[in-house]
Amino acid sequence: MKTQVCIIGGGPSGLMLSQLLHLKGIATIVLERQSREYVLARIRAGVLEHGFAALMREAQCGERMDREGEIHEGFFISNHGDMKRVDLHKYSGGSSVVVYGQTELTRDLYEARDRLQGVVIHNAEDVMPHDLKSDKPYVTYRSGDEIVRIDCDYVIGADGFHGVSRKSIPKNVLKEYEKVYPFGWLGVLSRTQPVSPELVYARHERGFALCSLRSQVLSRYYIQVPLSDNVEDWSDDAFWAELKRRLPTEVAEKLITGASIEKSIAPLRSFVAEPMRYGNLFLAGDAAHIVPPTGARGLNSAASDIYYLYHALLDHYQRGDDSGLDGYSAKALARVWKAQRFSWWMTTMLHTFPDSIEYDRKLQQTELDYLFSSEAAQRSLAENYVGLPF
Ligand code: FAS
Ligand code: PHB
Repeated sequence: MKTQVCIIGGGPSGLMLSQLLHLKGIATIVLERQSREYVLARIRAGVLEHGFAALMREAQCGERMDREGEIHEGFFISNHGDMKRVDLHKYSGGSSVVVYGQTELTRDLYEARDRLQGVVIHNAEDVMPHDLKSDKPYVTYRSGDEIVRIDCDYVIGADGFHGVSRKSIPKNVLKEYEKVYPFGWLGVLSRTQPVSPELVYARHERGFALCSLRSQVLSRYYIQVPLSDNVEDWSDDAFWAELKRRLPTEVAEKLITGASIEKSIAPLRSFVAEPMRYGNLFLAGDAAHIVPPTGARGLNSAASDIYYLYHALLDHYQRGDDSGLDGYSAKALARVWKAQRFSWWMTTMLHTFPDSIEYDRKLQQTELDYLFSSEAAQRSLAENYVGLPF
């Protein structure tokens, strides 16, 4: 098989790039290790920056997002029950975010690939990139007993944190930066009306909590839990009771509980791999970077990688200009690290750290006092949350 751009990973990063390039006549093949059903069963991000939403529209996948997604112009921060609103619209100069689940946007991307007869190969096993430093790289994968070879011009590593692409970069070339947080998030999805029309990020001495949503009939809630916890340790009743303890009384009283239709614990880490290019391999999304979800930057950081790669590949194929490809890693990392900073700041400010000292907790309180006493601080938060420019 031969194509122009071989994309490893059929998550949002790989599908978005494949769709955007296809619309410009650039041939791609996406290799996905799992089935489509498996990919669509994962419950992940919920908040889209306006830049991500714009990319969905450019990829001709934004119609359902614009119909079913919710525009949010602010969110709340509760600090031991004292709740204040962050006015994103006012402090970002009129911008907002779209609340629309990653599961749904991934479904929209798959359906768009189907409409264009895009090539997405599922259950591709033992995917392996080869000859990345040559001008004739190729990728192999196993289908049953058969080894299939795909010759291409470029390989895109959009295969997430546990993928094969980053590991294909020699250890003496790759530099990894990692910070592991001493807690995780226990998340619950329930077919209940959301407790609040806008998200509520709650700081509490018992631990962080977040009230989010997917629609007016589908709620998403999280509580910070110790890394030693297992999801089996948490009954639905225990989850709801703990969530209520961490929310302001006026919110907890309104909480509509129900059976969890998904319940899982995600560890929190900050991670960046540099460089994001090795020969004709380009890393994008979680393959190259991970953030704690507190700042809702995970999926949104993937968006700017895809935006940069899309334009760089267009410039290459349409104008023979490789400056975008040559500058990709530095440009993508510049924005990735700003998302890392914001995610670290939100996480550090709002979570309860088991080994914190009194001075740390006073600083957390001061961060919140300063935030709500300074328009400059709220402008800084807002510009990061709605999305820094690509
Ligand atoms: P993905 O991991 O989504 O996709 C990579 C794809 O590559 C997967 O489908 C995988 O099956 C495939 N793959 C892996 N190895 C392969 C191989 N060797 N060969 C072929 N295919 C391979 N972000 C937020 O903004 N908010 C959140 O609340 C949030 N919650 C999260 C919870 C969890 C448990 C996780 C893991 C992530 C969460 N994220 C969240 C971040 C998440 O949304 C990612 O940023 C987003 O999925 C990134 O998309 P991709 O880069 O496409 O990577
Ligand atoms: C979610 O709805 O899953 C979500 C929203 C905002 C975050 C993290 C997760 O910061």
